[in-house]
Amino acid sequence: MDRAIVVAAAQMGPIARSATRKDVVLRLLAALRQAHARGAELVVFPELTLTTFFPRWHLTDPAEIDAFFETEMPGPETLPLFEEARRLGVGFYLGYAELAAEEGRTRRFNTSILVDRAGRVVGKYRKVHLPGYDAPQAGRSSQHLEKYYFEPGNLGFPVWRSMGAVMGMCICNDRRWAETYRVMALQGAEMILLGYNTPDDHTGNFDSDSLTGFHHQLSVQAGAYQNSTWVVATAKAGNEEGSRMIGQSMIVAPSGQIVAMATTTDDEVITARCDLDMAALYRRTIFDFARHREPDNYRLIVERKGPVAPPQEP
Ligand code: CDT
Repeated sequence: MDRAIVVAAAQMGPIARSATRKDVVLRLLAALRQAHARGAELVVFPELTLTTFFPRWHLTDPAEIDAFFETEMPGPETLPLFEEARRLGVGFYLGYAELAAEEGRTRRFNTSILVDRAGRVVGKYRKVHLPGYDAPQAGRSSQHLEKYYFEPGNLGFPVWRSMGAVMGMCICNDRRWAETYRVMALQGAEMILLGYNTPDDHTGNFDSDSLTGFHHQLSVQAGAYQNSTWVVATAKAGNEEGSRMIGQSMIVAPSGQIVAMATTTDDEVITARCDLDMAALYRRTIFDFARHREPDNYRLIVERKGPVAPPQEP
């Protein structure tokens, strides 16, 4: 039996602060139709797809902040995307800012959902690794305030059996952390869906910022290879409100090879036919976890948060 799935990464060019949900959804619909015309059965949209990447600003007006968040999914403005996806029989991943009423209080998460080909939400993930700060940093023209706007995800890294594959999700900065992929691989993930917004000035140091594209590719390729999984990574790209977002959306095989990559920093759909049995090949051989992993030697990974080096030499 053929276990292949044609996936698309639907990269989005810049989304202006003034763009309405309706404007954005029209662009998503165009990408969805293009992906479907090219045979895609699953489309991955970026992190915080529906708005500009607002954590670059320190906003204090609660009404202004709330306007970037969704209180329901689908809501009236996003419903057309769900309806068209169901009509075309295409599943999708969508990242958005989620405002939830939970445990008797308002909570804010950086969230993604997995929607199957019948338009049903089959999975929800809330970003675990929030980069940046919880307060504005002096001397920076552009902030990164995800810790101010969101709390860390409280759902772990679940996986779902959907559309013929075992799928997991993560969001942007999560892709730089080895634990993200490993937790999903230990649940049999064959394909990891990932949306991101990565500006090319995020470290504030020219030497490391000039390597932003390289570090993106390095992280995703290593994650895919070391965990025998496909990764579909989709960017928000281009000059968004003065912030240069790198793009480089890509589809990476369990071999670590890039099989498709965006060549622009605008709205662009890339596709690839992903053989899920390729994940099984690596999982049966070099990365046969059950045979080769030695978890007793890895305890520090869950017991310790930051590094503790040995005392100074006498
Ligand atoms: N959105 C997001 O997580 N972006 C980060 C870059 C900024 S770190 C201050 C990333 O890891 O790509």
